[in-house]
Amino acid sequence: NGRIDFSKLEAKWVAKWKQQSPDGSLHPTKHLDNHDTSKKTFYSLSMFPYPSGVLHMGHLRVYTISDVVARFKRLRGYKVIHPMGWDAFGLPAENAAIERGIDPSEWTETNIAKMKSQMSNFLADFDWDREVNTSSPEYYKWTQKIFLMLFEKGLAYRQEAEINWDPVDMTVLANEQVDSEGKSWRSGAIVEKKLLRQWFIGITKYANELNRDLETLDGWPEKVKLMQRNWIGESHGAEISFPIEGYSNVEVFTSRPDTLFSVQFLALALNHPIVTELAKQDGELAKFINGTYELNSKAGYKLPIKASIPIDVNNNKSEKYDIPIYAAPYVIGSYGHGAVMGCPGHDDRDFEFWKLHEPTKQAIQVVAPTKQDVTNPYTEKAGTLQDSSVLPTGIADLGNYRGKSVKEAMKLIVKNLEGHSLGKPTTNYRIRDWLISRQRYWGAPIPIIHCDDCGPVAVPDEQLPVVLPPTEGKHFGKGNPLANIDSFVNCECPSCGKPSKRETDTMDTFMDSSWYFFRYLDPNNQKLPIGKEASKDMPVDLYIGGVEHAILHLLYSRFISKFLNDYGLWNGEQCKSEPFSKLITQGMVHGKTFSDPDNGRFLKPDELDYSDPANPVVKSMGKTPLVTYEKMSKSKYNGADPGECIAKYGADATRAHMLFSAPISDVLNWNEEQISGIDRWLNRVVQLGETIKELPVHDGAKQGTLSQHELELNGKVQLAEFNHNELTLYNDVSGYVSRIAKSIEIDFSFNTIISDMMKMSNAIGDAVKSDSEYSTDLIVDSYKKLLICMSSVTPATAEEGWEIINSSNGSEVESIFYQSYPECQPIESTTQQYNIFINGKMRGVLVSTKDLITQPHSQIIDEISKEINVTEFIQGPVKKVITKPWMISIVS
Ligand code: ANZ
Ligand code: ZN
Repeated sequence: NGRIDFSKLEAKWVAKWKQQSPDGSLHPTKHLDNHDTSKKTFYSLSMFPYPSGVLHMGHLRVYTISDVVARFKRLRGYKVIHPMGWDAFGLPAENAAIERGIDPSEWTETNIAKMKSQMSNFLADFDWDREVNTSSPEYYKWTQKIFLMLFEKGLAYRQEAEINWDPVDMTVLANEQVDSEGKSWRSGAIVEKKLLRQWFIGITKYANELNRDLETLDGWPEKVKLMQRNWIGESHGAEISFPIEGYSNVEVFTSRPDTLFSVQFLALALNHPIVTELAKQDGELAKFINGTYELNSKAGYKLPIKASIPIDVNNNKSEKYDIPIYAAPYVIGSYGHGAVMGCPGHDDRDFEFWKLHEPTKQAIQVVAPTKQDVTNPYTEKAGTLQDSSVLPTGIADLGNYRGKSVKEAMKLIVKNLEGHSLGKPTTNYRIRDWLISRQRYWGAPIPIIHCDDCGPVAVPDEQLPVVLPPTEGKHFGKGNPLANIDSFVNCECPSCGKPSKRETDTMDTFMDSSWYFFRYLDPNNQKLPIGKEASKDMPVDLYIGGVEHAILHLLYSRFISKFLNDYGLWNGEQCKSEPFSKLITQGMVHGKTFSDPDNGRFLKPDELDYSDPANPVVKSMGKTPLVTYEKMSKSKYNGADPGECIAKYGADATRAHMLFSAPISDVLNWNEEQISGIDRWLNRVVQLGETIKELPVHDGAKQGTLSQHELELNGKVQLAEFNHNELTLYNDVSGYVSRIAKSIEIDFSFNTIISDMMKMSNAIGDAVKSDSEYSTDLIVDSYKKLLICMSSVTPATAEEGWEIINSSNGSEVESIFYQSYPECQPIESTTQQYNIFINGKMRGVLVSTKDLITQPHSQIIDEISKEINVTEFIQGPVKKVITKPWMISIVS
């Protein structure tokens, strides 16, 4: 019998499954779940793709995992939610459509159709009845509604902001989309700074919760939590108020109030109100403000005003106005109060600044470990406060503060400032509000109408969605595309009826993806983004996706989930309104890359001679190429196509190979040659079924010491009488069954489940070879367990084996997916195998009860004599019998 054609075998099962399920899904029993309210739900979610039209290996990796977990949980008796959808808005679709002269929606639909069929080719069992497409009006209606909920609560607002402007794509770019050289990630154009009125979402209002609740996310990788924490950037410190001669006080945020007495200057951001004020009368300053500065510039403009350190060392209000004030681009306008108390003695940036502007005045150190070193800032947040010889403010000594530790001094100084209402403890966050305005066509229109009298007004619910006008393949011209369409722009104010203008910005696509996992649960709700009842299936139990989304997507999703909880759309009390209980970030898939050993040039496939597939040589020089694994890319000719692989080896083998090749978080080096090992294994498993089917019904070799166990075997509860080998097989199989479950449900260790399944089939195969020793019931039972274990990973192969083993006279066999995952514990063995030594030589093995070694020696020897001719090896009387749980040694 030749090798199995898995493509054919899979096609057979796909047809059968579809025929058995009323919704035409790839899972014959799934439709039954949804009606069983007694079942607990399990929500297995993988990050939805951008519909580019091609599924790549990275997709295959994520979806294989979510599918294996989903199928497994279904076997475990859960009602499983395993949806799929499309993150379909965004620039690539818009550009592709313009190039082709079609509407982006058309391009998107075509791509979705392609990718959907690729997904079913690898047997991914998605809930297509939950499908969402973020670019469809049915979906973005609710994205718009959520925007309006935020607007209602003051969490969506418009503000002038300096933005990164891509002059080629004519759009705003996020900071992450500008590379280190200041160029656009997409167009490569030099990015310009521009002031524009933009819509923001007030995520900073949730900064505290977003930071605090990271603590509850036990199921998240530490690395991701750390990235989120750094992004939010919680910083504890104080707000200190510096009196200015002739002006109102300047507030600064500092994380080091203990360094107050080392302050030598104040620095204000270029957009600080005082700076703006002074620039009105000072042309030089106005020019300075409008200059361009590189990132680390320490430029400064000395202002004609002075500040005073708010209190002196005796805690009196101070009125010594001798601290110079600068306007300086290194101060960030949007952080803290846009003002810094400059401590050159303790802060590197302040030190650099001071060196440039006041080279003769030394840096001042107040905090020091032991001795002061005024040539370098002492930046550690440790040490004690000490007098400085050169205090600028004329303070000769630190008075009450001398000798205090940093920690004490911070508390004291803030307390004393508080007494004069000149300061207080505060917490700052580095995270900025979320800029969602995009001057592009292919996104959800922001549902706002601008009225001269009423200002920005929400589009009323009954007018939602604000639909994108079809492009009919036309280019809408330069600038913001929607702004060029009069019929879109001109409208009436919903509140006063006056002719008004519609907002023409569309939303950042991160807005679309910040709530899609809610919509999956209630995709047809006509009244709300999600209904209360349906929302009970939140949170997501398992979320799988790329680490590239570790910061923004996850943070925005967490924020919107918390907001929707506060708005009353769902109740997240049980989970702190955190949407994702468990998070897995999968590693990249790298491709096998060949290069010229002499110059490192990447080689095209046709430059290689594959006569010996395991050792290809470079055609032109007959040499062995350099083989490495690299990120897949066209320029490296190392892309592997999931479709081709599936066509060649079948989906089952591709899925199993994908899981087997690397632990989930690691980079996976895709080496297709190794798939043949999986292919051979799957062939063996099916053949094993055929062999077992032909075994004569046999009760096993009931010899030696037997043990009796009441258990379910091959579907029947029976009193099994096991010989030692049978017990070992039963226990091995039970061990694998529970190990595989633990690997999937607890450790998320998918590579080891494949090796466990292989070992399990080897154990059964070995038993079959010595069939007379094992009862047929036990072998059939073991084989069925193997198939159920495999059914989550290799559904078609498992189903085929199941049909073989269960069919009799061509009768229809119920699908394996009606089975439950086996519940079986290893049973404590009462027997033991002993190696028997007589006068130092091993003479054979004995299987007997475990308590044999506690018996009198004469009885032990009697027992051994049943198996081994003891008298033949013994000379004279027995002197000694040594027993261990694994051996018995007789010395005569
Ligand atoms: C005095 C000082 C002394 C500071 C010292 C640091 C060390 P984190 O910890 O990241 O929150 N700062 C405050 N507002 C700023 C702004 N708008 N632009 C640039 N820098 C600003 O940083 C807080 C520190 O950053 C603050 O504490 C302040 O400098 C500076 F030995 O105040 B510090
Ligand atoms: Zn109006």
